[in-house]
Amino acid sequence: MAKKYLNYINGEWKPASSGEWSENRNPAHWNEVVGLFPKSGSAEINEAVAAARVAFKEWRLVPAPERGNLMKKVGDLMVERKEDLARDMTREMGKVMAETRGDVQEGIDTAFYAATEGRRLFSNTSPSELRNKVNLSFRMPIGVAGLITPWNFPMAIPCWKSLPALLCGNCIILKPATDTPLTTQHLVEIFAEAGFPKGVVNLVHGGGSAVGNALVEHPGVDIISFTGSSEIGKQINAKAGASLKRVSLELGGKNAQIVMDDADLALALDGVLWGAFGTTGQRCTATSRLIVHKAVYDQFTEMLIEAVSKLKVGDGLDPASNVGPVVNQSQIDTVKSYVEIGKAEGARLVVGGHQLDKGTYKEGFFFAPTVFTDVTPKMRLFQEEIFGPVLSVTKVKDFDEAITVHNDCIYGLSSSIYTKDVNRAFRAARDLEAGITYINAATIGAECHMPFGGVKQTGNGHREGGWAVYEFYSEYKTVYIDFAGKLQRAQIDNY
Ligand code: UN1
Repeated sequence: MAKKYLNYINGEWKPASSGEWSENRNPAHWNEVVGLFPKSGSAEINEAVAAARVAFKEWRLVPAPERGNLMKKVGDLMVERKEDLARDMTREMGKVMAETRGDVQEGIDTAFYAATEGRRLFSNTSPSELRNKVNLSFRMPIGVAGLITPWNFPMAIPCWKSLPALLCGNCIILKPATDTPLTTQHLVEIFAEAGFPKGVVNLVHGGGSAVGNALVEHPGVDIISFTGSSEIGKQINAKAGASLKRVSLELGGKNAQIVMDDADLALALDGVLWGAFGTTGQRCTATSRLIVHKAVYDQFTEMLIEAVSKLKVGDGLDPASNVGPVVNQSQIDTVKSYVEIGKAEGARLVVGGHQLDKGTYKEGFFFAPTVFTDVTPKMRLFQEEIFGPVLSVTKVKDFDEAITVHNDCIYGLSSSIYTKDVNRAFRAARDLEAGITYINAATIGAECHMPFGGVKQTGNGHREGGWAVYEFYSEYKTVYIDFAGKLQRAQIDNY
């Protein structure tokens, strides 16, 4: 019998009142049950919100540098357990160990950044228009944050959301993806060990419709941060907007790498292999479109096909694997359906395009890294997010067309251009409609201390990461101090 894990509410580990459990399985060996997790619902959310509201009264008064000291402990514990955390993450979501180590490292980096932010959390002072008066502003905590996280970065993304929220003085309720509850469980065990006061950190396992909805609709929750699909993001925004919650959304992407005629092709090839097939293409930042200048199109696609057919697909725990499994059956179905759509639209399938189901592949959800060429901007293959190991290649005649074609898309998270021409590089940085642009690097590889997020339908304008996320998790209090000892009327007495 697999181990049963528990919710964490008000400093106590407890099962859900439903008495039901859901299985967390290994996508590389589907018959391996990694753990059983409570199927919670609104009862657990009500309890967690009540606990968080009480805890907030005290937590908001803890000095930010002291809160930062707890973040430092969280980071230190993650460093000690990095290898075990990475292994469990590979077991529950499949990506190769080099990448799950990277995912944990991104959490560690975020913790250490948060620790130091406790001694900054800068706000502004500004001169008053009146004499003998000063104007100050402070960053205040907001209240209770509901954090709804995806399965593709089970440590980094919960850390991106929870650590800045806590550092700013909010209490949190984490709802991890049902495909990857174990990594977040480990993170919350670390929070508990680091010594956060009870009720400050809460963890409620369960599905989006039961637990996620209850969080989004609860009047005691002030903030919602969600990473996932644009479709669900829109529903969350509408529901949370009804009670004027502050909402941060990181949604779909259809990121492109552009390869110009003057690019270092070997470098561009390394970039696209990493960008398109790292994490089996299951990143918000994954390279899903490749836009290539006609002068190098034939040569580059040939190099690409050869390299992609050599990628080794397998269990992420096997150091020989380059590409792990797809996370579950429903993602495999989506990937397969896009392969059919691509063929029907007239794109040319040049490598992959099928599920791998012989030998040990039978035990999990493996899909051959797939490339379509002759893809045009009108095709669904070019426009829609797939979230799997499928790359579309499009030919363009020049730089201007590359930019136009890139921007012909409802999403705008990450982008990349390979060129040696500094003028083109800076024009691309200005004109590519995306929250992130890489010059001579892949579309993936964001660092935790820089703003992360996208434009257009990738989000609602907020950013995770860096100093920008601290804006989201705090609000300003403006304070005027008048030491004139007599009534001074702004806008009147001084004019
Ligand atoms: C995501 O794709 O959901 O830049 C996050 C990257 C990682 C974070 C990705 N550092 O690809």
